[in-house]
Amino acid sequence: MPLSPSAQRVQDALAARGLTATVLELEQSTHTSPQAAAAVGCEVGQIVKSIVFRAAHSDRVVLVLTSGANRVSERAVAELLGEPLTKADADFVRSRTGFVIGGVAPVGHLEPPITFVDEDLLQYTELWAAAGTPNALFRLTPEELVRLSEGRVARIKA
Ligand code: 5CA
Repeated sequence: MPLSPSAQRVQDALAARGLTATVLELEQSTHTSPQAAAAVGCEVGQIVKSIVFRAAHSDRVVLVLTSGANRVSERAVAELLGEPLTKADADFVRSRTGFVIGGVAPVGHLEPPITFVDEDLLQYTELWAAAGTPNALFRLTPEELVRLSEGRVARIKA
């Protein structure tokens, strides 16, 4: 089966960055972290959640890559950013990242976001991240995630 266009965009972005990771498009939904963990048989903490915010003054897209086990502290992210955040609604996420909620990937965005990586993700040997659709995932290491996303590793959990 060919990948859907959004999943293919992620696969192409991975390849362009020299990653051999393969995007898997599954039958079942991987919309939420527990669903994704169940689908691939890993701990929920190994799922990379992609939380999108909007920088209130600069209007930049802020991408927070956090462990599926954690909740993001909006305040911690705003402090790191040096700017207040507003919530991103579904339309903002889709129009600015090119992905629907539940499928936002760490790479392949329409524009380069400002990215933060939850330090808790670094404790695992492998992670799974969304790959463009709510039923597509790929496996990677924490080191690959940091390199790929060009994110700043920080303590961002609530
Ligand atoms: N595919 C799974 C596992 S990788 C996934 O993408 N999970 S996720 O957690 O990264 O994406 C769902 C996230 O989207 C939620 O944690 C939540 O922060 C956000 N979200 C869900 N509904 C909305 C909404 N209506 N508006 C803005 N953000 C939302």
